[in-house]
Amino acid sequence: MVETIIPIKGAVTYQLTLDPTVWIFDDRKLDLTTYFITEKVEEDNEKYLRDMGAHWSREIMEGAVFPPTLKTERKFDRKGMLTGTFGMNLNPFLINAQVNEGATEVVLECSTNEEYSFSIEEASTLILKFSQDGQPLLGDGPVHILFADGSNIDHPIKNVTAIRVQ
Ligand SMILES: Nc1nc2c(c(=O)[nH]1)N[C@H]1C(S)=C(S)[C@@H](COP(=O)(O)O)O[C@H]1N2
Ligand SMILES: [Mo]
Repeated sequence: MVETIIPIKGAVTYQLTLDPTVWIFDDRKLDLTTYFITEKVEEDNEKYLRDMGAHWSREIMEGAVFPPTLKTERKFDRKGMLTGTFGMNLNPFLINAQVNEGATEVVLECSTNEEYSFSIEEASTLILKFSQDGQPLLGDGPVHILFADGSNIDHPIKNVTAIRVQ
């Protein structure tokens, strides 16, 4: 059984303990079934507008919203984006912990003894996925770390035991 809490420690004014088991009740949680799709659809729309050229109808140019395409839905289905999958932004917790002036890095410590380093700025964009299909992440959780653009959705950083600021 993995630990279900993750400390934020090191160069902070307040050491915090993250408890992802309660985030399901937190209004700040991100619905990851739509979070990355929205960005993808916006990209598709921009490409569509570019491809159609400037003579297309004014309502489209003024920003009418398109529904997701079947292609988009298939793509995210393949990536395992199913309902009831949630994440939280790391940034509010870093703010609450009050990162010390002069600190430059946030390091993710893993039970595998791997460490992943990010600048403070990068770290503030990380997303902590904490549930899949309504279930907490077991075994390699309690969170999986996702990059803000969703680019590592298929291979998030797992087995995180602590977040160390330095
Ligand atoms: N801590 C940690 N998480 C990691 C990795 C890793 O090397 N260390 N590799 C990633 C990659 S590349 C993949 S494909 C998946 C593999 O996860 P699995 O062992 O559950 O299949 O984990 C991801 N998360
Ligand atoms: Mo991988």
